[in-house]
Order: sequence, then C-alpha cells, then structure tokens
Amino acid sequence: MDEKEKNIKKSSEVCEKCKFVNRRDFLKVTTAASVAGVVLGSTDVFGKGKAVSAAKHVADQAKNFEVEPITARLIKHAKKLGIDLVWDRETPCEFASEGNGGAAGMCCFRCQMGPCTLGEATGYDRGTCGSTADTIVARGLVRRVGGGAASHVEHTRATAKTLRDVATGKIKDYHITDKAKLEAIYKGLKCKGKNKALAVAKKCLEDLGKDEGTPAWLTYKANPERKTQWKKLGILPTGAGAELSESYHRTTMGVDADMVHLATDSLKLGLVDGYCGLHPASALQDVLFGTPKLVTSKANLSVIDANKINIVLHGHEPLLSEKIVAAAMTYPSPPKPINVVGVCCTGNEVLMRKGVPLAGSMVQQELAIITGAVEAMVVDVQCVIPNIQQVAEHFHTKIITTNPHAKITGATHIEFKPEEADKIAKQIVKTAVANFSKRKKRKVMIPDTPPANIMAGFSVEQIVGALAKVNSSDPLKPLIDNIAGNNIRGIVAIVGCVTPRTLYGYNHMILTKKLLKENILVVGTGCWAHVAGQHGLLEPNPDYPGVGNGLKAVLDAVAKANGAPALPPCWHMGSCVDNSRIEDVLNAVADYLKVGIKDLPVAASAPEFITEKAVSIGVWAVNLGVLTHVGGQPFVSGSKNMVKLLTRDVEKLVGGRFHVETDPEKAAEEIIAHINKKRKKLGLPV
Ligand code: BF8
Repeated sequence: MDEKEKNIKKSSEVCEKCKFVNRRDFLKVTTAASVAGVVLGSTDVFGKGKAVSAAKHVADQAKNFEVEPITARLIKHAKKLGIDLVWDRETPCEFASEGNGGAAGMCCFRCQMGPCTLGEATGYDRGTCGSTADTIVARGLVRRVGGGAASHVEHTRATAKTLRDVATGKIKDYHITDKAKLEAIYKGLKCKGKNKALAVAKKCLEDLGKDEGTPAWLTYKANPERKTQWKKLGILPTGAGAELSESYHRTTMGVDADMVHLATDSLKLGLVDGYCGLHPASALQDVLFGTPKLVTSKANLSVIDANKINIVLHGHEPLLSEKIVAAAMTYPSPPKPINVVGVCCTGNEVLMRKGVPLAGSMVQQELAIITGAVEAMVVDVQCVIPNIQQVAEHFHTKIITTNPHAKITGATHIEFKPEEADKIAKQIVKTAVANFSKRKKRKVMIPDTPPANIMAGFSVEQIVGALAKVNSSDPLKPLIDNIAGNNIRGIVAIVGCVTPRTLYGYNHMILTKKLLKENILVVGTGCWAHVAGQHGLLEPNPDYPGVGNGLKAVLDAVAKANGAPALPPCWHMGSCVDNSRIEDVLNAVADYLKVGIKDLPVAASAPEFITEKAVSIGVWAVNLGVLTHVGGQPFVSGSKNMVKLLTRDVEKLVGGRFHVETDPEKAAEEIIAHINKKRKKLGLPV
C-alpha cells in the first residue's frame, strides 16, 4: 500500500468512527477519488464508509464531467514520477470538520491561554476567556477579510509608488501609456497640480495612509446611493493602513467581543479592499501599461512549447512581468525562440495587455513544471504555492522569486526594483536562457492536445467601444434594451479561484454553462478565466455552442457591428483586481436605469474560492448590493448567528447577501431565481 492509499484508508477509518462526516477527510477522499477517477477512469476505488459514499455521490454527480485532457494527462504523469501535487497533500488539522473546530471557524489562537477549540470536537461552548463561537468566528472573518484587503492594498502601493517615481523622473524604465485614463482619474479624484501623474499617485498613497476622511477612490467610484447607505451604517472606511491596523487591534485578545460589531468591521474592510485595493491597482496599471483592448491568444498548459525556451510568469503584480515580456522579445540571438506564458493573475495581466498565452490557473502551477520544459518560473506575490520549489527540484526549472516581501526557501531570488526594471528583466531572461542547456529532453512531457483559442481584453472602455459600434450616440442602449427585452436575462460575474477539492474546474464549468444556456451574460476574472478558456468559453466561435438564443443573437450582432465573426460567449475582464471593472459596468447600468445595483438582475459567484482575497472581494460585492454565491462556507459555520447574518440579515443592511452552495447546479438555479425576482421587481418580462 503506498503512502497515498494509506492516507485515504486512514481518512475512511476516521470518518467511520465519527458520528458526522469529517469534512476535511471527506474532501481528501473526494479529491483523491476525483484524481483517481481521472487517472484510473474509475471513482469507486476506496471501499466503504460514510466519507466514501459521500465522495461517490459527488463523483456520481460529476460523472459526465470531463476534466480537460491536458490537465488530466499531466496529473497522471506526476503520479508516474512520484511527485505529489496540490490535489494529493494532507490537510493536517484534526479539528477541521464541518460544524466543528477549524473549518467552522471555532479554533482561536488569539492568546496563550489557548488555543481554544469550541464545538463538538471538544464539547466546549466558550474559550478560556469566555469567548463564544459567535465572537471567535467573527474575529476570524475580520482577519481573513483584512488579509485579502491587505493583499490588494499592497498591490496598489507598489503600483502607485512606481507611478509617483515615474512622474518625478526618478524611475526612467516606465512611462505613462494611457494619458486619457490618467486624465479621467485626475478629474475623478479631484486632484490638483500640473504634474497629473504625480497628483494621482499621491492621492492613491494618501488613501492608504490617512486616518481621517473617506478614501478618494470610494468617493470617485461608488454609486451615491451606496455611499449614503454605507455612511448610515457607519462602515465608510478611512485610510487602508488605519483600518487594517484597527481590525488587528479589535480582534486581538480582550477587545471587541460583539459579533455584529465585528461583522460591521468586515463590511468596512470589504470597502477598503474595493477602493484602496482593487480600483486603484487596476486603474494605475492601465495608466502605466495601457487599458486592455480585445486580444486573441491561447490557453492551457500545452502553450508551453518543447521547441522553445519557456518562461512562466506567475503571481499578481505585472510591474516586472511587463518588462520580462519586452526583454524576451528583444533578447539577442537566443539558442531557441523564447516563449513567455502566464499563470494565475500575473498571467491574466499580461494576457489582457500583451496577448501572452495563459498556461494555467493557480492549481496548475505545479503541472507547468511537470512538463519538464520550463526554464524559469518567475513569481512575484500571492497564490504562489511553496511546493513549486519541491517540484522544480525534480527538473532543471529555476524558481525565481522577485518581490522583496516574498522568498521561497531554495529558490533563486532576483529582487525587483522598479528603478532598475529593464536591467532586472534582462537578467531574469538571461538566467532562463542559460538554464535551457540543462533541460533533459527525456523529462519533457507536454500533452499534444493543442491549447484552446481565446479572446480577452474586455475592459469597460473596450466593452463601451464595441457597443458604440452598434449605437454610437448611446452605447449602453443596446445592452439595456436587450436586458429589458429579455434577450439577456441578466449579468453574472463569475470570479475567483479554482479549488483542488473537486474535479478540476467542475464547479466553474457547470455553473457557467448553465447560466449561458439561460441567456445570462457571464463576465469574469481570475482563475475562472483560465478554466473558462480551457473549456472553449472564451473562444469567439460563431456557432456559440451551448449559448441561449437571445444571448447568442446579441453577441452575434455586436460582433458583426465590429466586423468580427464572433465574440466569445463569456467576457474575460482580467485579473482579480480587475473586478473593479465589473463595478464600473454595474454602476453604468444602474445609472442608466436610475436604480441601485441591488435592484439589477445581476449576481456574483466565486464557486471555487479558496483565498482570503476572494473572501474580501466577496464582502465588497455584498456591500455593493449583489447576491454573492460562494461554493463553500468561509470558516464561519460554527456560528449560526453569523451564518444568518451573512446569508440573510445583511441583505436588509446593504442589499446584497452571501449564498453558500457547493452544488453548482443548485447554485445556478438560485442565481437564476434571484435574477428573475429582480426582473419582476423592475417590471421586466421573465
Ligand atoms: O487573485 S483567482 S487563486 S490567482 S486569488 Fe489566486 Fe484565486 Fe486565482 Fe488571482 Ni484571485
């Protein structure tokens, strides 16, 4: 019996002893069953027990779902090589079962009297200090939303500091690319001063540093009705740093112990994420690198080319990646052509602006290395799993960390400094080129299934531009008319991560396809876009397979007006910080109809979320008034009161709410019902 089989057997035994299904173990078995299903063509290989039957239920439900063959083959290849992947590894927490302990948010590490775990696992309903499940769960949520918001705030900080130094001339390697966007932001933020880039950059940095007053980006971007409501609720944030610091203070031992009071801090941090993170990060990148326009490319791991020197860009911040793309294109006489491809949201960034092919989503990062043909994986920050270094050690691949905040033991660190961006980018490309000679041909295994064709680049400006070709004097009218006429039933943003806890891409694809069939326009970002691309949903196919007739007619008409044979059924709007673009679309539609976002036939979904960033983006979306589906509970199920607050009561406060549903079919039904309800309220046909 090998190690994996032993683990699976252990999991099954644990579950049989429990009076409930141990969620973590259940997931391990499910995942293992899924992977085995892919590899062995069978899903019922693990004997009996509650967890196994639960796994079988999921596997049965997914029996018609095919993991796309490139990923399936590389998973199988990794197994053959004895290399474990994110799908395989244990989650070592014994109090991690549903309704209990960690997964339910009831493990508290806030002081050394603990750690305390409440609930069925221990029988305790209070921690040593007397904290209840409500308090512990709420504090945990505040810290998770804070973690997500901080990630995007640091993204903004890096971008704004670069823009500032470009504006003063200290940095010479970057330039202002989109002057019109800079002008619009300058006006929107009510900046002053002749050096517009400097004024904008300073305003963004002020938003991060201030501890009085509302962030300028919130004032600029948020709908007036929303601002009034947030003010009434007392959740208008001030500067990001002050809010994040306050949240840490409130959640430390012996401070805030009121669930509702803590929950309002989560809402506030969601706004910090939206207006000190997502919006400024995305917009300043447009200023520096250009606002995306429609672009065609390819998606999936087979963009890695055995006949080329392959550099994989991975992480989230495109400051360095943009330069690596340029350095690769101008590299003098490499022994083979250089092929730059992207993973995660850095991949999305360089796809949107440069057409760089997408190699894969977060869970595929290890598989990119398994191809044996990657000379360098260059990583910056976020969603970079440390195990890539372990995988790389089986091959010649160099993992190159670049951000001063993020190193990985064993990896090569070439620190990025924006003032030396060109030089550092060249050095990294040179390192990759030199590493090519160490590639072992016998270790190369790139599946021969070709990557999918994709079209991306759906910025707001590009969407409006495309609609303007249908109606130049009133570009939004065609969209609104088609929503009113029910050709487009509604708009759903599907965003966020890909989970290793089910068949690869299962939730994303079932949900997306069901919505398209029901004439719902699907826009999206993040790792969803990788999966959608790999399944052909970003391909401009004039047959529009699986798309409802109404939506198909609209897509076709807009394509024809733009002289294109087709548009993709789903619109790829970028990386996770580009969720800000989606708010701009929602605000434009709401303004046009003179209603609030909460009244629109729209919804959001993160059916496979895993990161804190996805949680904070979700809270921001709920604040906007959007029904936000999540494909699992964000470690809050230990508090019934908190669950009720997040899934019901919060709607009375901000108009949006969370909807938790692991089954993507059921999630689609709930979303469609919600959209129909909103349509009826607006007096639109259903
Ligand atoms: O910021 S979708 S796994 S890559 S967190 Fe990470 Fe999730 Fe992917 Fe992009 Ni977003």
